Amino acid sequence: MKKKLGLTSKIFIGILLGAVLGLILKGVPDGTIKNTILLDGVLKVMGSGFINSIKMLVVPLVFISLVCGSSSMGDVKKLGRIGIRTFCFYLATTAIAISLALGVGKLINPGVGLDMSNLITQAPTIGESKPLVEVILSIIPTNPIQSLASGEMLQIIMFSLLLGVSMSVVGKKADPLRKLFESANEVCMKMVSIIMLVAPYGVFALIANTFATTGFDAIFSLLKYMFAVSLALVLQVVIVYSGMVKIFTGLKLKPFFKKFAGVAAVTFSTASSNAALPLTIESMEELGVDNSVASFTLPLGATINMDGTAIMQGVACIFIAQLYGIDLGINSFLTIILTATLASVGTAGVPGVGMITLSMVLTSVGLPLEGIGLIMGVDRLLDMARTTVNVMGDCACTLVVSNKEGELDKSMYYREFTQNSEI
Ligand code: DAS
Repeated sequence: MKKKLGLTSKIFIGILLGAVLGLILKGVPDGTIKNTILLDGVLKVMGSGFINSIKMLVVPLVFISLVCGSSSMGDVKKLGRIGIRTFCFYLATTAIAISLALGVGKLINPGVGLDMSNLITQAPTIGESKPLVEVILSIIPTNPIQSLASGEMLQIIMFSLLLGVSMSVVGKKADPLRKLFESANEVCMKMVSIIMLVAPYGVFALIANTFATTGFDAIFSLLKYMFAVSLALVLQVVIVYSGMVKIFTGLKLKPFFKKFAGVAAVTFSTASSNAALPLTIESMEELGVDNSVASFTLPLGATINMDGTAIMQGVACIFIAQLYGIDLGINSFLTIILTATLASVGTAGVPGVGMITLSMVLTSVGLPLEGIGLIMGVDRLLDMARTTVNVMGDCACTLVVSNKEGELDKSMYYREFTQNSEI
């Protein structure tokens, strides 16, 4: 029985064929076939059609998944200290992650040297640098329906979070509404996987178009982009998570990283935080975290804590702005940090969803979505790595919160460690 090719393999085949076609077209003189029929015809319809399909999902996905994420904290009154402390830790590590990513992106400048400004279909709407007061006031929607209709992402995020937290505070009486949003979220995730089915064809067309225009330069820029994301992910683990565990618990790091290796095998292979959740909870309990903490903080983290995804989004914004020769000001950086941090609250732990919310972050600072086409090709590889960092962030926060709550059995934490050192 012929084994069906998985989506990842099909996307990689789409990249390769797209690159080959693009490099061939690069060498062909301009003419009707190359330009009118292919680049501005078939390939444009396939590529822009795929980008538009992603755009189509942004507003419903962000609204519904953010309401679900923020209303899934359970009854805020019951949650008390642990919930608030966990939520703050998660938001803090995500904000640090995106800031780290922007810094690494500015250091490496992955998009410099490759000019794709001629590929933009609509002029970027980078807002002129509004005073910070204006930016903050513009986050509050005066008409949420209008914000949804016009895709005002920061206003949608603000309204969704308020609605979700209000549902948490109301508690049981909000159950019918919560159930409605939960089923709508399931349907939304299915829409994402349906759109992803055409990803191989969309990526093929977008890569072909890019390589036909830029040639080998695109490959070098892509490699720089991947290096920048990987470097930021490593720094998040080595500096932020290791530092956090050391400073807030005083524990040795070896038992934590040794235990996490098993979880990493699942997050790498599935590129899904949700798929790894059962093993993540089991592993943290084996490290001495009490079930009452792990069973709350880890599912919440798989829903609202996406440090690795925020890192990809930060580097991607820098990369795409540089590709199109767009200069991001301080206001744009602050908007990216705010949007990517809040967007991570609504990013469910399934493969590829980070690209959907990336289109929301790009939209919030008026960057062209065409840039997604170039990075979509290598996204699956990066998704495996960033999902691993997403889950590691959940585990590091869980260790810190359980230790603060006195719910961490340190003898269990070191048990395997001491057993091995006695042998
Ligand atoms: N793959 C997602 C996860 O499971 C994150 C992403 O798509 O960025 O965490």
